[in-house]
Amino acid sequence: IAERVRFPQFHNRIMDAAAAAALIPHGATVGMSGFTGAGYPKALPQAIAERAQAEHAQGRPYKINLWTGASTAPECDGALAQAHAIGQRLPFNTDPLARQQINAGEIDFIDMHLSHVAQHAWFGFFGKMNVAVIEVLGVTADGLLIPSTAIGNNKTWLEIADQVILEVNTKLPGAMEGMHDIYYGTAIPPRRMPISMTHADNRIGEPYLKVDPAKVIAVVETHGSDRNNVFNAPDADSNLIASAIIDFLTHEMQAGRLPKQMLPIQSGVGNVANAVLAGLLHGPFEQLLGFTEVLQDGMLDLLRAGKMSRASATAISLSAQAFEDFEKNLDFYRSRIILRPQEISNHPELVRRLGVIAMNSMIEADIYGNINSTHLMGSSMMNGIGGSGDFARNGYLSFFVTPSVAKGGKISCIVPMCSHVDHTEHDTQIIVTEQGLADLRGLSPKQRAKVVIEKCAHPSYRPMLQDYFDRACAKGALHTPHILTEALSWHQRFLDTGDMRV
Ligand code: 0RQ
Repeated sequence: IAERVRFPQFHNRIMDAAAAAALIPHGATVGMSGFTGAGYPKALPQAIAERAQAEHAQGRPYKINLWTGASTAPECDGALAQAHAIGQRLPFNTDPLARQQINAGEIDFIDMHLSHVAQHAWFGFFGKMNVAVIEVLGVTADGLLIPSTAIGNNKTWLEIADQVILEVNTKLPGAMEGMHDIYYGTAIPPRRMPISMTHADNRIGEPYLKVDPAKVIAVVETHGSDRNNVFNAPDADSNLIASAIIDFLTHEMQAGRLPKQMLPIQSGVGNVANAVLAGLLHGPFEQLLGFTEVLQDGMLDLLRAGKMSRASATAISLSAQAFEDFEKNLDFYRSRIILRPQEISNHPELVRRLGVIAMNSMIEADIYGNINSTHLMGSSMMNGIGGSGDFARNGYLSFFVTPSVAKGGKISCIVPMCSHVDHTEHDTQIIVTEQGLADLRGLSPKQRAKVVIEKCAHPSYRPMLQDYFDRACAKGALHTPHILTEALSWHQRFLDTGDMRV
């Protein structure tokens, strides 16, 4: 660890994780690093979990409020949830046990746009942050921090926390030094300046995170890999969705509605997103740019093949195999990948200016184009809105994608009315399922319903949707026809019978 921590002032603060966890009291608000399974602390959360279990065994309460960049991993959210050590959680979670506790009312979960998190914390909307626990790859001789595989909200946590614990990961490659771009120009209104980025590959900041050395109370070593993200080979449905999007983009370019030099791409996480990226590998577009929050395997493939020239993200979230390639070819990737704070990677000002093409997955869409990205059957939290809203509302083009049915056909992902709305009809431009693509731009609600039912619904649900829409329209001249007593009856039927079909 001394090799990685080249700042002598920190040497007497090196301790083990249990000793560092002892410095975090019950009720503390803790800002941790971590974004989609990358760059999260690996030792401290487990040590905090052990401490919580010991306190609980003594009949004493112990919980922390946990703020991160986005999702973490079993060693972080998972271990803390297992120990019933999370009180409040924001802004995104994919851990199954933490999800259970969120839905059981044990964890107070705050589901937010990822671009909002840093500024709302700065504005003081959530109260004080006591401790930041940040994974870094090392400390320079001047006390600057070499960021890890994700930046997330680390810059902000280091600034607003009263105390800081650094986890120095000696396994992840120290040679990533220089890949990061930390922008220190954000300020609180009314003194904000424009962010001077005009291309997705502009570097506008510094390669290091800064910390006030006086705030660092502990330095802990870890030696572990990030979460291994497993991607399935694209299935038939994902391939159909991917090729519909690529055909559409080609057509838009031919029609002159997209510039000849393709606009920067944002892609959500998961298998469909990865399939779209795989499709781009063989598509007609060259010199692509990525402006996204998570860089997953598909984007690494595009970089390696020379199809994409540079990619900007806040985290690299790879499979073990892709990480091996990344590590082996770091010199190649260092000049092609830029890792930024999530308030910059997801910034509405930049997404709008750069003309980003946004592609995000969803849970369900309704016939009018409202989108549910977060809730199952109206009430249970899945993961959170993540960055989908930052990109969907501000992108040049915005796609929402999903297979047309879930749970072996028992659920239609196209419904009369969404059981929860994250992205309104005003933010949605294009909906794609394996059945087809609905281009909703410039259409009124009734025109949209016709296209969504025709192009996106599964054949086993299309007549039911058409029947609902026809009967709603028959009630008279209305702008957005609904039958309110029936609008959510499909969800209720699924809850009652396990199937949305009659
Ligand atoms: O559940 O695995 O138990 O069968 O939901 O569905 O189709 O595997 O899709 O993994 O891509 O996730 C929207 C959740 C999609 C994700 C969502 C069930 C389905 C399955 C998962 P099972 P799939 P994905 C960038 C942008 C919000 C954040 C975001 C997400 C499970 O993409 O969290 O976009 N997005 N961030 O069976 C009930 C339905 C369902 C359904 C699917 N209509 N009703 N269950 N499922 N449709 C990243 C970040 O921001 C960090």
